[in-house]
Amino acid sequence: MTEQPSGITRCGFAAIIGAPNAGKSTLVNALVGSKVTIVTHKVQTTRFNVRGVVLEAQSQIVLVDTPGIFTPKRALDRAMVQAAWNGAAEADVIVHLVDAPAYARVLTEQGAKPQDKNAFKYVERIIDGLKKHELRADLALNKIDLLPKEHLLQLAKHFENTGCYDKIFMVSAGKKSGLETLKASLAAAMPDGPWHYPADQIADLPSRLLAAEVTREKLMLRVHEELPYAASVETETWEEHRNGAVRIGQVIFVQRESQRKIVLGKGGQVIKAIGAASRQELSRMFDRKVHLFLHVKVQENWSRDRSHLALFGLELE
Ligand SMILES: Nc1nc2c(ncn2[C@@H]2O[C@H](COP(=O)(O)OP(=O)(O)OP(=O)(O)O)[C@@H](O)[C@H]2O)c(=O)[nH]1
Ligand SMILES: [Mg+2]
Repeated sequence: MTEQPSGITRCGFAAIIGAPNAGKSTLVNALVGSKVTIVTHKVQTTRFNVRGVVLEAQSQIVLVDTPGIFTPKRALDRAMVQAAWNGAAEADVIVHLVDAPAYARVLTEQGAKPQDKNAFKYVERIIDGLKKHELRADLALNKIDLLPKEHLLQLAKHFENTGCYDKIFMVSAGKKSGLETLKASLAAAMPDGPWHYPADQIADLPSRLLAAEVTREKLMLRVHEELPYAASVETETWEEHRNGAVRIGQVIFVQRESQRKIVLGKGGQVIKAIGAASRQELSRMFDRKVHLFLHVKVQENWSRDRSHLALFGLELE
């Protein structure tokens, strides 16, 4: 089916906002039913707004996965947080996703870790931001697979009292539970109008950008401890071969020579492993043979380079 259905259709944007690591990208992938945005266990994985498309009855819901909202320090951080708020301001519905177990650990003073305290602080910031910009939102308490049952109602009550939320959902994006109710509610909230995308389209990230993101995911998973947020990936070349294969050339930008050595690893082992993992996933995603060539460049200023960030739709102040 590539046509839109007859009769009244609905279409709109639903922005998923939240603190870093709340599970926003996991939720978007779970609702779409396919991987359209990258996920890691690290904070600040998503750097720009990524769309995923969901069909439900007569509605087309364009989900907008946004970067986490935190206290920005660097220019790139500020651009990321700004992108998230822009996504929220432009959306028909805002879903504020919260890492419920982390929040509950702070609220109940039971075994909160330092990262929980950060997440808690960022959630408070988001509530302040919603109030300041006079934005209404739905709340989705995520990771309830890890939340003690007795905390669920207490949390819901706590967020209800903020007065910012129209509805409260309880979900586990990771375990794919509670998603049907959320999806149905979003579908019903979309404004009347024609669908933006053909019925068979689930994402709109250009292939080059998606391919760069997949490599960045593998890079983060592999060398994040040594190289926090110092790297970026750009697809430089994309050649289609007659036999259906594609040859992709990508550059991994780092800020120092020492970081280049980390990404390469002894005898090139690390970059080889990153390349193998990325190539495997890209072959699956694009359903074709992929030849992937990675090289590492030191470019101290990549995170302040306007043209590099513009590739992702990020703007420096
Ligand atoms: N147990 C559990 N883990 C989850 C759930 N949803 C997401 N996660 C995990 O939480 C971590 C962060 O997930 P992401 O989807 O990357 O989070 P994000 O909010 O997009 O993070 P940023 O892009 O960094 O802002 C990953 O390790 C996920 O597997 C859930 O429902 N239950
Ligand atoms: Mg994300």
